[in-house]
Amino acid sequence: MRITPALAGLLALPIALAQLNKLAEAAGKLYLGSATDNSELSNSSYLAIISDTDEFGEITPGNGQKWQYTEPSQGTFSYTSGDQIVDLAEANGQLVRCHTLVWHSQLPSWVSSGSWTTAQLTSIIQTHIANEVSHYKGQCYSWDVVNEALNEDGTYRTSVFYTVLGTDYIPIAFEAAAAADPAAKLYYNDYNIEYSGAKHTAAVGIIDLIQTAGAKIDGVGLQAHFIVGSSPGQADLTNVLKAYVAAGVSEVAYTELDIRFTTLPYTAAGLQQQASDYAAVTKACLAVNECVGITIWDFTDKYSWIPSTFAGQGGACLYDENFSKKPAWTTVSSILAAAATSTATGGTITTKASTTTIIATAATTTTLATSTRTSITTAATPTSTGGAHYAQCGGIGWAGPTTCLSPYTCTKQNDYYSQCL
Ligand code: 9MR
Repeated sequence: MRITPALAGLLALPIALAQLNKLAEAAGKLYLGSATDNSELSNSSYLAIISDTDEFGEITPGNGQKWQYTEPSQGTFSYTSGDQIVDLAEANGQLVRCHTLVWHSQLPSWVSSGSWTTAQLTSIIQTHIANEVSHYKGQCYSWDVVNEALNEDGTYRTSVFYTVLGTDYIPIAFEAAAAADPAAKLYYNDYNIEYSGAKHTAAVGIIDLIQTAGAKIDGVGLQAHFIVGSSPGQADLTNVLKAYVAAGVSEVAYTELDIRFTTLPYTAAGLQQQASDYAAVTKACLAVNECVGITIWDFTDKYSWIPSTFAGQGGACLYDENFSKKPAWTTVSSILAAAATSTATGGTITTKASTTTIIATAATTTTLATSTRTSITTAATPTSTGGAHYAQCGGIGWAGPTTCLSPYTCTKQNDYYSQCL
């Protein structure tokens, strides 16, 4: 068995203590990440969690790289907001999914309200992309080159880009991005393309459109803004991921995952349904090798975009407004841990120093209240160590340490989760 650095690191830890990104890496993914935004970084508790590379290996700037901010008037470029987040990721050692270059929304009116010829708008797109992608050259793991070009019925969305250039604006944008940073992975990114239907079929068509024009597309980003209880099932999610790969991209990713409640406050049963909905997405990504990672659209309900867009809705993230992990966090981490340990158990691994046999008891799976939720029980960790700040210290299915390092106290958040706070 081949031991990756991530897996080797994980094996040195009790698995139950490992966090989301560490587990995702050990399960063979590139990252588990979160969106963030500039104003949130002044909250020190928030900053500590988003900067923890065991928890998040990737960051997406939620706003700062959008056209509205980066080229607010023609030829005037500003990267202050985007830089703050990219610099943070770099200091932390995290990947960045750069977001986003050509989008009908958050587009300054000098672009959207202009009367352009095809040559003028082509040049405006090329100039914008050349400038922004060059500014971030070498710092972006990927770029969402074109965002949300489709309507729900699979037709193209009306925008200044489509009105003036038809579908040509899409390959024009991909070509410009590839020229400015050949190493960045170039994505088409959209919502409601995660499950089968007209919009998914049209997104497959976009891959073909770009490739037929002779441009490069590396990936499809599936935003995954879902609703608790009506999220797509795992089989459909998996088949759709595979369909994009079959259509010719080398990778896919869930790029903006959140699963919201349409009525608040949420109930304990609602949290279990949410956990099960998050489980389907996690398992779909694990089932497809080309799915490189999952990004949640901010990790805490405190800073989620949802309440300001959908009045009365929310509760969509893995952490609640007080930075406590919800049952969905436990479920996602358990599924990732199961995937990580299933690679590690029962085999013999060769390290530089010695040959070690992995003991299968490290990965006992315990079935919880419903069959779709599983939790990993690891070999008990010596309680003398205790949990660090924010570590899990109890909850149904938990077999790790139940004490916390000083000065933290094991605090019950819900039946499924206690945390060192
Ligand atoms: O999270 C972003 C929020 O702060 C902005 O107000 C909003 C404006 O449209 O955009 C949000 O992010 C969007 C992302 O860029 C593209 N997909 C949908 C996201 C949620 O609206």
